[in-house]
Amino acid sequence: MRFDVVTIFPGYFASPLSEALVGKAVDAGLLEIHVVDLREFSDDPHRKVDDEAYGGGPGMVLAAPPVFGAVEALRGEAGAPAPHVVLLSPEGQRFDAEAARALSRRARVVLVCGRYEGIDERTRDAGLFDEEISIGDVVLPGGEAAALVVIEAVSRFVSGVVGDPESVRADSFEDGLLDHPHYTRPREFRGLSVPDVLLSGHHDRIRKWRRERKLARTALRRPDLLAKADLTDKERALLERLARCDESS
Ligand code: JBZ
Repeated sequence: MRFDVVTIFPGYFASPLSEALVGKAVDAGLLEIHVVDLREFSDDPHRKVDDEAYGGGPGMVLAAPPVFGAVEALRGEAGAPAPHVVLLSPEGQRFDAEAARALSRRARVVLVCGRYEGIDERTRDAGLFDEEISIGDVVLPGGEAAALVVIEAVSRFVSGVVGDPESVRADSFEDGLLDHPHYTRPREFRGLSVPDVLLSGHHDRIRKWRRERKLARTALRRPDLLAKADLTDKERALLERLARCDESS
């Protein structure tokens, strides 16, 4: 899979894309990531890509011409797959595991990082972007950190990037639930012990305990996830009773 990242801060991406899981996948040839300097598409002698907002107000606006130039150059690249072009912006659709999986099925994704107060609306009016994504309701100074979030989340779904496919399957959100608690050595630490069941060697009991902990944790911390979660009828009924504190059943 290929990513092209369009940014005014190309240097920002050097270490995140060369370290850890993504770095290894790039080295292995499973991912190809190109970082494109938006300023290369400025026709200004000072490589300016922003300007004041028509109508006034604070902050600068990312100008249309360099963004059109960059996206059209990437779309026109010969011998490369046609890209799916994504704008990272606070006005985008909320990014989640499902959106990450959908993007992982694309051969090539262009990530355009917004900056300044916003981007000239005519980039959207012209249909320059196939999709607009926000990583969440936090205020960022630009789309660069969001682009890294997208690359890391999508890459996990690219075949071969995570060594053990079972790990991708078992991770949080695969079933729409939070993960169960984890423990490792030492067995005793500052008077804190590991739940006995995990040391019992009874794999059925361990599976059952982990499933219960997933359900309880999700119900307590993220009840909003339960509506879309992958639950059995029995589990759903149990959580309904608990939510109603119905001690008669
Ligand atoms: C994002 C103007 O550029 C921005 C500003 C905020 C922002 C992004 C781009 S992408 N927030 C998000 O993913 O929430």
